[in-house]
Amino acid sequence: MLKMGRVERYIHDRLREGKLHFVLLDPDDVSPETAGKIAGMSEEIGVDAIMVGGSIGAEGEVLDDVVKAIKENSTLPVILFPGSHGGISRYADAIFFMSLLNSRNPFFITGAQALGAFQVKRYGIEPIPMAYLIIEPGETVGWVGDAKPIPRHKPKIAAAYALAGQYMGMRLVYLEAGSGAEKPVPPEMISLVKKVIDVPLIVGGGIRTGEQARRAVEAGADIVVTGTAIEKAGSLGKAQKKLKELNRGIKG
Ligand code: 1GP
Repeated sequence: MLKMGRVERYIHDRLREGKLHFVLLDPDDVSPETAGKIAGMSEEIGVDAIMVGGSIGAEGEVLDDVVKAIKENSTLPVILFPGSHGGISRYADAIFFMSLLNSRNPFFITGAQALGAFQVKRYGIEPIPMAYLIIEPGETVGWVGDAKPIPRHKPKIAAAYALAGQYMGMRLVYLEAGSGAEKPVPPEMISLVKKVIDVPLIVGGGIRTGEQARRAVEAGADIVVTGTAIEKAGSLGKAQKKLKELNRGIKG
């Protein structure tokens, strides 16, 4: 059996203490300099990890430069959140080795994974197997990933996919409304998924207030991901304020 690596163990250790907050930075939206500053701030505020990735343009040099800047400015684990095999950087600590289970296109279920696997091994990046599910509206990742987004009022479909993911050996489940979604994943869906799976549950997409973050956690999210609310806060001062608000919502 694939042994748990350092980052996955860190996630499980921290989960014993409480809920976690991961900040997502998209190299196509933030400069390395800003990413480094946000990562440093995030660590001070109590964020648990930085995720790096995006659906469009988050590849190559910009990706490497953002990961390096984060590593220089914080000691938080950097976890890749790739849109495809192009989203791999040798400078990251770990990678969500994810399968978009409700895609209509096998490329996003197993194809990109096969194309990226040797690179992950060569660079010694820790793979963390994850079931990735797109919930309506799905936004850019839903479109690019050719998903059949799960309707917001059909929690049972999400729960069935999540449990299937767990039975296929995935050690995390991620419910994704899409970056910048108008509304986050509904609490009823989070609750039902949480009830049926045993692996940690990650929720993200459209969470922009402390109150929304709190509701996700109360419904059963173990890890809450926030991106747009921080990246598009308008200034580093506002980003810091927003980070604190979101972090309080998640950690109480
Ligand atoms: C997107 O779930 C993440 O992949 C975060 O979404 O940018 O809306 O916070 P936001």
